[in-house]
Amino acid sequence: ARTDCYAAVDIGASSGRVVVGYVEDGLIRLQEVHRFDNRQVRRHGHDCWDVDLLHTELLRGLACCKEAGFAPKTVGIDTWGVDFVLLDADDNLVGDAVAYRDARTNGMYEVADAIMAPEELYRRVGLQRQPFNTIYQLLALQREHPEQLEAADTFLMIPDYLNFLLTGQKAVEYTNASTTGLLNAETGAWDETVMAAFAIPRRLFPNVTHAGASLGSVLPEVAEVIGYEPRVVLPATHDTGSAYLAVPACEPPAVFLSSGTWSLLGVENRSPICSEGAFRANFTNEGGYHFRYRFLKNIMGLWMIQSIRRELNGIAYVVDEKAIRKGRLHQYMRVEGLGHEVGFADLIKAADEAEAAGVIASIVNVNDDRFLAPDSMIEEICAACEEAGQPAPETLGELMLCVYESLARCYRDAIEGLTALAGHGYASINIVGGGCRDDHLNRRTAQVCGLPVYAGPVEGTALGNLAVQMLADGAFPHLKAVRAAIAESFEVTKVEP
Ligand code: ADP
Ligand code: LRH
Repeated sequence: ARTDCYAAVDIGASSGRVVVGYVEDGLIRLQEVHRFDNRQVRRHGHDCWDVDLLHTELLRGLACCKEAGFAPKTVGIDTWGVDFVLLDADDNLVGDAVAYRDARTNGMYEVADAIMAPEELYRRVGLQRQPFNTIYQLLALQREHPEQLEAADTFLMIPDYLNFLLTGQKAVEYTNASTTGLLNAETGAWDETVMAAFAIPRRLFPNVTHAGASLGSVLPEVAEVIGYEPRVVLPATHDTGSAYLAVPACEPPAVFLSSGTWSLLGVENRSPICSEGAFRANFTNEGGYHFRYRFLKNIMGLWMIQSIRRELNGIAYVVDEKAIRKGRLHQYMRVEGLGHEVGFADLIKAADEAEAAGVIASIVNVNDDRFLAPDSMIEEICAACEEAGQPAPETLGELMLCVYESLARCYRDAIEGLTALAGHGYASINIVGGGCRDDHLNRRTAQVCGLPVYAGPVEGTALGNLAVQMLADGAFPHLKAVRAAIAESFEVTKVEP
């Protein structure tokens, strides 16, 4: 098996993949060896991640590397942010890995604001206010299950927990820790003032470890299952942190857009901006690789499109024996003539056709919390249109046009916000992630924002993950070199406005 290679395990909210990367003639090559659908399950009254499934798929994916002829030197794991598990003193899970879209954080803004003004919290941690930030999840847990916090010994985020299962080492990696709302934006260390104010026990939190660090070799029982013995290296374990590393930054100054379940639109800075202006515009400062900051806005993103697709196919996004939250085919939505499972291409085609027919899109505020976890995304969009005095979409094409146009306008507004805060304009939008395969969205984004769009690489997150492993191994001398290799190795499509 080939050993001069690295494996990226990149798990998003919608799907996970294992991608092997290696360098050949100065160019970076990728091979996807495993992919799986991620899912949530209903447990003890909450929507939870199935961490056993993630563990199984992780091992399966690493074994697939070997089956495909690779025995990677190192492995790095990244996942979505904010979510965590608690372990007791015997390293057993305490409670469930509740998923960020779960309703447990309802009402937590009020609880938190009575303790510390949101402006003050922002000044310290620099995090965009969103109901699912870890800090609000912990406040919800304090109220519902204080006994779990008491029984707990260690807080680990999802990638940290998977790393622990591979190596037995407990480390909390910095980029993902920066999505908790508990890390001081300036110092990059746990903010003990915030923790004390919110009565979140400091003792649960291992000191932060930085991307590039090695956690050592996988445990012997893991090596036996996967057929080789890689070391585990920390990439930017927050998927968005890895994705931003892989943005080729064509035509600067460029706006970065990591496009997947979420649309993460922003720029990379060398210091955090925790000003009142940034607070009011609700931009986040997430910690990046090697003292960089991602100054960005979370936009509801392709979650809306994923949800519509699932719903049309009658698939629930939370698996539950009692079949709660089962997607319903909207009564007056017509998807006749397809005769097969609805794919993303069908949704794009419906939007293209509606556009060609001159349909005027109704507009919704995609960032309204009502779209975070609605029982039916289609019904929620229709209701939002009606409440705003606009026609509710009656065909799939009208529905898709509404989503696309609303998303593109939200991108435009976010770019305006960035421009106002930075005091200068931007020359292009660089999109990475699964969403950059959506031609309709790329075209509309370019039109609505009036900027050229550069789409690619699709596997930006896995690439950014691999980039840090390659740097840790000395395959590239510095970040600039690996970024240049990424820009040279992958085709990027330009879409004119
Ligand atoms: P995550 O990592 O958050 O799970 P991805 O980066 O895999 O998400 O992006 C998933 C999204 O990409 C889907 O919701 C879909 O909108 C879009 N997408 C994926 N494949 C295609 C495709 N072939 N055509 C158009 N859109 C696609
Ligand atoms: C994207 C992402 C985003 C977080 C959200 C929870 O996958 O990591 O950056 O805010 O998931």
